[in-house]
Amino acid sequence: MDKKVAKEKFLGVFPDLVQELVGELKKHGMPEDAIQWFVRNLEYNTPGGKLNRGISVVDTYALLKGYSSYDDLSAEEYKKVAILGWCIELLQAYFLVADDMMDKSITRRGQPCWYKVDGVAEIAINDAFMLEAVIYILLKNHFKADAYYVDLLELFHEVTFQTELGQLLDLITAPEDHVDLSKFSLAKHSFIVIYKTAYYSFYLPVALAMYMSGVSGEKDLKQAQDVLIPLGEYFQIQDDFLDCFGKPEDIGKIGTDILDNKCSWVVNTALKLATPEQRELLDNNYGRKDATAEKKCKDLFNEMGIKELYLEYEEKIVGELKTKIANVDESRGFKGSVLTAFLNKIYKRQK
Ligand code: DMA
Ligand code: MG
Ligand code: MG
Ligand code: MG
Repeated sequence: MDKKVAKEKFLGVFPDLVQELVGELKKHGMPEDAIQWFVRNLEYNTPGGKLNRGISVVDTYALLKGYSSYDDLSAEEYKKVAILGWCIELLQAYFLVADDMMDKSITRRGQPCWYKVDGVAEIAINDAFMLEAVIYILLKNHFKADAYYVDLLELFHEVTFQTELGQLLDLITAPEDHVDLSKFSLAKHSFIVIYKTAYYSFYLPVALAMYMSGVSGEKDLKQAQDVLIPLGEYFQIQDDFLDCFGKPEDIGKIGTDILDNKCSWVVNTALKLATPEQRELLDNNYGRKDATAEKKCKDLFNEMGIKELYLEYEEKIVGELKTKIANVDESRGFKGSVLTAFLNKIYKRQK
């Protein structure tokens, strides 16, 4: 399936979901201006990204069912699996609205962060809660009668909690008023990114598709997880790299990791190799709310060849992931091609 066609078809489901959810607010007798606010929240924050996570649910489901194209799915089946995809996109929207407030970010997906929009500000907190809450309305409306309904609920709850654990550690490792680079390490980084990103971005889409397709034995869920967690770690390392070295016009956001004192892959890699002079420069300039200090850190990262180290890391991890995928046991219906599809989507990404 052509990527653009897949995205358009997936986007085609979204207006129906907005209408369905508007119906829920109407049942509660919410006034028209509140309904309009809610619709704007949904539309501003949910469909504007790459939609990789959501579309992956559909693609994984089709692969596991042995379908060669979307045409093999009935209209009803497509909509149902796409709703699972949109539930991840809602979860992502919820996390991002909050993340941008906590990270004091300016732009997201090429537009101002939601809390930065005129008249929104702290209302964004409640808007984030609502983006999460409607996941469970959609799941109830469309999956209540399925044997795996409880599995879906537990999975969403578990993965949400894991993400929040990761966000907690990400935030307390990066206090605003106290830079202490000795608290950072690549091992801590690995923990943070697996929890804040890998579970919900990589394991969740595949596990959802596995439940819906019935290929969801414990052994197979574990096989999926054993590849998708390191894959998700690689994805967040790309995010950290692009925060520093990517172009805002490509990534749709302005990097804030240096200013925010973040325990990112970039600074951890630099800390591992820094001479005492380089370490002193970082101690004095990393995590300061100051563009000149930020520039000094970036110049040092360039001088230290972090870009080259990143490319080396990328080739190494991709080789390891390919070996893991080649060893997947397909005897119970799970397929390594599901995992290869994810790897191909992110390899050498610039955005
Ligand atoms: C992303 O962390 C994690 C979540 C749960 C949103 P981040 O702050 O590095 O993301 P971004 O760079 O997109 O703000
Ligand atoms: Mg952020
Ligand atoms: Mg963050
Ligand atoms: Mg980032």
